[in-house]
Amino acid sequence: MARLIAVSNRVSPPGEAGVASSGGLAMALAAALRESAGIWFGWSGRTVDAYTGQLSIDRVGGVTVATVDLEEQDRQEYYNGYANKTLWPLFHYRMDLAAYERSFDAGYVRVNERFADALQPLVEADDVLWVQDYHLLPLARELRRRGITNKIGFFLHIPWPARRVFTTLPRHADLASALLDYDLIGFQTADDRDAFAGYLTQSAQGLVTSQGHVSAFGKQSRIGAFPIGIDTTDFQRAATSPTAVTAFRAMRRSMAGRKMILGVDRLDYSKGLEERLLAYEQLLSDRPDTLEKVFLLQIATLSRDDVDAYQDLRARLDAVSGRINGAFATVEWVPIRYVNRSYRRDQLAGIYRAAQVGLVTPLRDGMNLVAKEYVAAQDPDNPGVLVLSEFAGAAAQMTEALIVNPFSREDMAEAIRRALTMPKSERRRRWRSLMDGVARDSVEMWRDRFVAALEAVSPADIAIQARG
Ligand code: ADQ
Repeated sequence: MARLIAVSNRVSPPGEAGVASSGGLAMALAAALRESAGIWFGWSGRTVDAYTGQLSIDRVGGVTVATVDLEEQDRQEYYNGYANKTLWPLFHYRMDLAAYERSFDAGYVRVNERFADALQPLVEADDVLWVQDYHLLPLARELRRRGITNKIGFFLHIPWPARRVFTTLPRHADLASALLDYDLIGFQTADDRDAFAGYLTQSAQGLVTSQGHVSAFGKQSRIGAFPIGIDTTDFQRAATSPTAVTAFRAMRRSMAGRKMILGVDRLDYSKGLEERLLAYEQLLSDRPDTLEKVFLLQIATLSRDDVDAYQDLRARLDAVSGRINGAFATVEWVPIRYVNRSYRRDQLAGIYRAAQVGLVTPLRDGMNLVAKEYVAAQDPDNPGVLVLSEFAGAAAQMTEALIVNPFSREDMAEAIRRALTMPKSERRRRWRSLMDGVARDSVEMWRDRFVAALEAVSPADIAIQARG
């Protein structure tokens, strides 16, 4: 296997302590790199007064990492700006929140150029490069301009939007064209892949074959669906570790015989948190028998707190959870426990295991690893029930969950009620099928499938097949 260079905006391989706070992408990438003796390149997360391009090389958690510092202007225009105020909302179908500013555009291109300049000296002849996510859509173009001819793959962790949504982006063709400088473009689901293919054929006079060969903008590439998974064995082990058992017992004690409905998310408008609270309120109103018998624990870790839309959401969630608690609470019972802190992975696994219902109801989500973690953490003899949004990428694989439309309060309230009352035999049957999928489609499988597909790409092959 060729040496792998992974590239992502932030480089945060979980060290021993860091495991606890790592997000989906960090966990997945670290697992992918651990065995490959590769390098992980990206932004250090630090800013300096004037950009130098100086590389820092370290070893963290068994992975060699190479990072560069950026300027404060880069953070504002590239990271908070184009990535998180333009692309993130747009790709999650929130055109109302997407900001288009020229300075964001310029900052995004500038940082991708800086990344290419800093990365270039690290690249050796046979290396295979694997670039992650929406911060770096044009990185291959910049590397090609600098003479890099290595195989370069790209994986998009978030959804690819429908054509009519994507085309609201000013200069969308330039961005899509830059993607075709990758040899392989990976998406979470067949839907995302097909949305990109639809854009190429309907808006860019491109050609797409049933084998995933694409040609457009005078270039050829390959597309595919590579659903990401979790480090399943490791997570199952975490769920029965002493820390998890302690967290599980403490949780069960505090539940005092009540059933727990659990949500665990970054505090992000794509996760459908407000809609979830309102659906839970609907359940309490429609089903008085649930009063004092259940509660919702919503863990919502603060995220991108310097972007206005996130501050607005946080204020709304504070208000809605406070209002529902005010309306329904008794001296002995609080219907919503709303928590903004983050937990160690093993603690989280214990909390997942204590919950009778896992509520994963994003309005849009590339995959959603919480759904998979919840399943992996369950007790096989007495598992909880996963309630999953049809708009999470995970829904395409996790068909034995109770699939809901997160835009319908009635639908969600009904699914929660069904989950709370589901007989054990049905819970076990559904869980078994979900668990088989989570075990099979692990993060190792994701890495192996992507890297194998990337290594199998041959430029001549692409050119011939795209014409056919
Ligand atoms: P995210 O949007 O971050 O990831 P997700 O897939 O749910 O979403 O991953 C979240 C991760 O953070 C999980 O591993 C979870 O355990 C952890 N986490 C969340 N809240 C936590 C808390 N309070 N304490 C500790 N840990 C917490 C993006 C895309 C997703 C895609 C992933 C991976 O938006 O759609 O699934 O990348 O590709």
